[in-house]
Amino acid sequence: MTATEPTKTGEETQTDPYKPRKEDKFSFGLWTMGNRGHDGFGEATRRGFKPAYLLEKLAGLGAWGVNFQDDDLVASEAPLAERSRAARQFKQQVEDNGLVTPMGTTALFVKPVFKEGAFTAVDPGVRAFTLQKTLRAIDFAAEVGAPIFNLWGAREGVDAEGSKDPLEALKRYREAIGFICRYVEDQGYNIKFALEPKPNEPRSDSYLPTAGHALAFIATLDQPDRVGVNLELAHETIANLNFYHEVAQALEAGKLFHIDLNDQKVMRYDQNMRFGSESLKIAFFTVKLLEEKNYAGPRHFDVHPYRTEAEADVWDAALGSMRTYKILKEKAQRFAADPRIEAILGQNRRSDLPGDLLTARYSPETARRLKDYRFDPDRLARKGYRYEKLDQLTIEYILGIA
Ligand code: DIG
Ligand code: MN
Repeated sequence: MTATEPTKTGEETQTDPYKPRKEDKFSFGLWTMGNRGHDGFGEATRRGFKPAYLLEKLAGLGAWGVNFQDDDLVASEAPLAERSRAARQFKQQVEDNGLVTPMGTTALFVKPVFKEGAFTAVDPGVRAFTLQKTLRAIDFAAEVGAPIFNLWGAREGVDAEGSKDPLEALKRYREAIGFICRYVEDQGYNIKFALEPKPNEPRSDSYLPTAGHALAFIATLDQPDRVGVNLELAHETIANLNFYHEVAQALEAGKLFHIDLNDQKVMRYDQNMRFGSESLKIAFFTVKLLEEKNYAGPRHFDVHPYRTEAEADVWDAALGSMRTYKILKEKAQRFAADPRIEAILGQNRRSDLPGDLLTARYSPETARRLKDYRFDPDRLARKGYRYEKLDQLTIEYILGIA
């Protein structure tokens, strides 16, 4: 990555309530604002930046953390001493900019060797090479001090259905994750793994395509406690799922180890758009959920500036993502305190039935009472829930007039 001229971002006043601050825990991968604008049909439109420049600019915008792919800092096949030197240099640069490194990862999808898969490749030699690359990247993450190691299984999947036995592939995936979990345990590293689901692209169909698949898979691992998920808004949207509900299920399972916030138009390829630029309602409820459920993890923006942007302007995608998060957070706080909202929700939760029937806690007595009680389902059905009013208030909050 090559440095470019310093750029002036939007001048925010000190009184700006939406100015990003360290306590917001906003993070960016080097690959986000460093994205060079290439796509499957066109060359790069930007030169990219040196890591040191990215760190300086992101810190200046108010970011809290910066994530790395080891490939962006040193070659996987470089000698150990060189890899270790690169890790120490990156760690120092991060500290010099007052940042932290919440997450690290390695690219198991760029080099041609991964064209048929990585952990699930049919060639055992490719699987062994994948383990080597991953173990080296884990060592790198430990040296940098990144507590989360992200695994996006970009090439773990198929184009030709007949190419591999899907049960065998999942077994290989499980063996590989078990192997790296044992390695981290033996090394005494303070590292947990986050599996990042995505339904397709670059393979026609990916293993572990959504949050639910990943959560079910984690439950079958030898060390399930060491593995969680990194959910991405664009990825769950590509699967035609509502990101807010995907995040809720992972949170409820205690498995939301990391989150990739961005945005995405439905029924399209992975767009990694600026957070809040498309689906404001999902963004609003996701921010509300993360804040109200006290999610303590990084707010990572896995965002690629539009290909059209000049190098001096890519920072608008970072600043815009962070500002939108803070604007929605403030709206969510007012929404939660709005008596008109609570009047609707509180009314809907109330019931005049006998209290001992309303418990979900089993007892033989409750079971007997429930079986014998004469309910009036028609009367229950007559309740009106006033969700049109509730949702209109939601829209007016998002529109900025509530
Ligand atoms: C793509 O959504 C993936 C890679 O950019 C990276 O491995 C991961 C971390 O956010 N997201
Ligand atoms: Mn991602």
